[in-house]
Amino acid sequence: MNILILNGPNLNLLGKREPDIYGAQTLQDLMTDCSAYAEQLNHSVTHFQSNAEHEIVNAIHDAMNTIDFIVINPGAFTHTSIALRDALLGVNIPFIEIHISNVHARETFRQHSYLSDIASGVIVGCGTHGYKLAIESAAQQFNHQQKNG
Ligand code: CA2
Repeated sequence: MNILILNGPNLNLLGKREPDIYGAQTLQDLMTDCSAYAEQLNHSVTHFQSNAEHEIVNAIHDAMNTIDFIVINPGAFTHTSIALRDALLGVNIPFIEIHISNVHARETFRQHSYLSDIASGVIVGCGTHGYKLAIESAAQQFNHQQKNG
């Protein structure tokens, strides 16, 4: 299965600022680890990060026909973007929403997501390890779908 990991605005700063909230690992190192983990499960990962909403929308559109599962940390677009919701609904690719921090223990504006109700899973507050949990769950959901239709 081909998994696309999408990271939204400011996640390029991972490992460089606010390590107490977002951890010490850089995005590049995290994505390298994710690729290695997916390979262990016989799946493959491509990834894309952007600070621009329309670039993430385009990446979702480009995933049509080639990507089986999306893992997305939409960053702050989680709480604002009907465009991302519409793109994910439009391509009809199953996706898992992931947040490094526990958004429910933070400001109230972080407690609403435009994506959670249409996601096949949501992982919150498990640190950067959450990306591996998301890959594991994507693999499990994909295998179940293949077996049971
Ligand atoms: O917890 C998460 O993963 C978030 O999606 C991160 C977003 C935030 O707006 C969401 O509410 C929750 C912010 C990403 C900022 O990433 C940084 C990483 C390192 C240093 C500074 C920012």
